[in-house]
Amino acid sequence: MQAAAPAPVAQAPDSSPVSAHRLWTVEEVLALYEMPFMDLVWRAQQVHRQHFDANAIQRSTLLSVKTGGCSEDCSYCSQSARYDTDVERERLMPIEDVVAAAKVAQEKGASRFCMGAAWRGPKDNDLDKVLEMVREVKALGMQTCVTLGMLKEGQAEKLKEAGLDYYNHNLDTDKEFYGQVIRTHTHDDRLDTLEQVRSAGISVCSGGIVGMGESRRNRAAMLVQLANLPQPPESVPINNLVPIPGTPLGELPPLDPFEFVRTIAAARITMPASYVRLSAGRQDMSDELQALCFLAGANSMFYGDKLLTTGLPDVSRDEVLFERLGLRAV
Ligand code: SAM
Ligand code: DTB
Ligand code: SF4
Repeated sequence: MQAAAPAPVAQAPDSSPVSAHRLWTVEEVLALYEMPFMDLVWRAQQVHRQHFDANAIQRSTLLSVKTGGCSEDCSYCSQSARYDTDVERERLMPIEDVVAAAKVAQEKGASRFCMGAAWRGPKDNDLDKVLEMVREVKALGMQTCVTLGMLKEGQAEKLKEAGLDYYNHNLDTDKEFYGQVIRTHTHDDRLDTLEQVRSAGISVCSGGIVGMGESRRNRAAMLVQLANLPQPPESVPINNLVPIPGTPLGELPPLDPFEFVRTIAAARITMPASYVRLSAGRQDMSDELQALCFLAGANSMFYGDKLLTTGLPDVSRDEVLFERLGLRAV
């Protein structure tokens, strides 16, 4: 029998072996998805335990610091000005209110505070206010994250100087399917922002959404696009579509929950050292389904009163779930 060819690895520009990582093909990731469910979860759990404490979960709290009225046409989003949803347009929040919310999140046990804005990207004068928010939240001793849309030259460096730890910008879906969801900016625009974040020395948080009518191949391809980045994201949010009435995707039927768990497992296996975040859609999941996601390698979640405009399970329900499963927050 012929020995299998060694898996290709990505090399840093200086060919430093430290940052070399395995590259994946769509066929290989599809093969993961097609494994018997128990085998897939078992493999994901083994990979998980090689890199992480399997009983520890990182918790981030989100705050929408600028809600609604967004110029973009993302078909899933409650905040696009193009769709008639229940979300009202608001101005950028005052800095004191943001800091007060961060203190509450810290008291409730979140280690990271993530501030989101419904922008195509930040204007320079808005960015200045966000920089102040980052400085003040960082001064509380929390990790900081922002998600502000696409960045222009120089903006990532300013965020880094202000003390930003993570920038969230999702690929959202496979390059092939992307045009069916978003037309006002491209998949390549998103990759460009991720590159700017990475070169400024900020940790990358990037994942996607499933349940938007994409195929399993599209889901596998999205994971390949994330895993094969020159350096995989440190944090990979996997969102289950929250259907928002009034948006083009507002009436879609839910994805099979086992397909969601398979996506978590495939993310864990393809990005072994990344935090895989159980993100949007958690409010509608049973405790048992969430436990299955943790078993499949999810080790991070959003925690608090709400996501950006939609709900989360109550903090008290999450605390009980952690207690019942013997999970620890990190
Ligand atoms: N405007 C910025 C941007 O688009 O990058 C930041 C905020 S945006 C709301 C952040 C991410 O939330 C989106 O990229 C998408 O992955 C996720 N998201 C938004 N609405 C969602 C929904 N209804 N269901 C699931 N995920 C959603
Ligand atoms: C991410 O991947 N999911 C979060 C965060 N990054 C910014 C946002 C989910 C939003 C869900 C819909 C809403 O609450 O508006
Ligand atoms: Fe705007 Fe972000 Fe919503 Fe797209 S996902 S419409 S860019 S807020």
